[in-house]
Amino acid sequence: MRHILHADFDAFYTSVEQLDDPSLRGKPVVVGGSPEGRGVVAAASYEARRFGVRSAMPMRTALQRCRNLIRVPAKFERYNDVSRRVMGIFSEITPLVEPLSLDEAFLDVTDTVTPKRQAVDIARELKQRVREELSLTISVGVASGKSVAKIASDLDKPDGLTVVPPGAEREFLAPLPVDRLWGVGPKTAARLRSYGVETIGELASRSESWFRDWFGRTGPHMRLLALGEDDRAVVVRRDRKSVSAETTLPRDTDDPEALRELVNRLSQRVAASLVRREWTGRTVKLKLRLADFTTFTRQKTVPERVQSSEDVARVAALLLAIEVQPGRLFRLVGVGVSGFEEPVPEKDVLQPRLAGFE
Ligand code: DCP
Ligand code: MG
Ligand code: MG
Repeated sequence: MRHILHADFDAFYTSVEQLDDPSLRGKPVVVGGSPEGRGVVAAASYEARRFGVRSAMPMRTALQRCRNLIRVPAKFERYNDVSRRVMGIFSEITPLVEPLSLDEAFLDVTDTVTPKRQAVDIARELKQRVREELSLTISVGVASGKSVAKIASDLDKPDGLTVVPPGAEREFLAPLPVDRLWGVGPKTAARLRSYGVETIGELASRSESWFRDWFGRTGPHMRLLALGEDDRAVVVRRDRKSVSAETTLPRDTDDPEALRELVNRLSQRVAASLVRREWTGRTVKLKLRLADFTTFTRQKTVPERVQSSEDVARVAALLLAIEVQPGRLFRLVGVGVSGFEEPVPEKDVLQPRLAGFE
């Protein structure tokens, strides 16, 4: 029997903005690109959501729905910083933390639970610590597996706490719409609805062969998820798979010189990190975010291993040159290196010795 928590910030980007600027509190706020630049909403405060404003909506639509909407540009470095701090709090509760994105993570607290400190007590503690130390709220789901915990954390937002007792998973899921399930997107949900399957309960009552026909190879897995069974482990990604650096430009630009210059600077940061670790990589990755927040990456694997800033910058600049066009405005650039042939990272060398002292 496992105890899994899923924790997720409420209206993450906008909550951070409201924390940093008290004049934004209690107001409909969005973080995202400008309506003129065909920007989209990245995050919407709960006040804005009352007007029907949602993530991924065009900014122009959002402003039509809410005339008093306040738009704030994103401060990704700040969100990264808050994210690192919350993951730090999680890791003090249990080392078994699996971040899913900047604002959410799974925690396996099975070994932390005692008769006097149940999973729900740990969840309350977590919420309280985040409120006291970061002045922000998270919503938490508590269940025996990841899938149900994630669905539960979303049900009582903001500042929610939803506990699904062991054995009650199927009953808990039954009335919920099918698109709450992991792996069921809006398209699949619409298709399922047209076959009369609206709720997870209706889905769960279908036969094994029906699931195979519908979902193919993932059929058996989807069936278990619909039944509330999910024994996937919380995976701690300890070893780093890449080294990267990124920066948001002070102003969006299409200037090839300025972009090239930034790529050089980022390559120096990445190379410094590689040299320090004595790592060499085979793959150089360029991350780009356009003025409208569209984000994509381009990567190239090279025959000769790279470590110096010149080598990293040379490959990154090749990737950049293909994407730069007059009028195509960039707001963020990132450079990363992966495909390491590592001398074993220091952390891993130390790990067994530390464990021996425990
Ligand atoms: N985000 C984004 N684009 C999206 C969805 C999200 O840029 N289409 C960013 C902004 C969000 C953050 O990721 O603040 C976290 O995403 P969540 O889905 O957890 O949404 P929120 O935290 O904003 O709201 P909620 O209270 O529903 O979790
Ligand atoms: Mg969130
Ligand atoms: Mg989230």
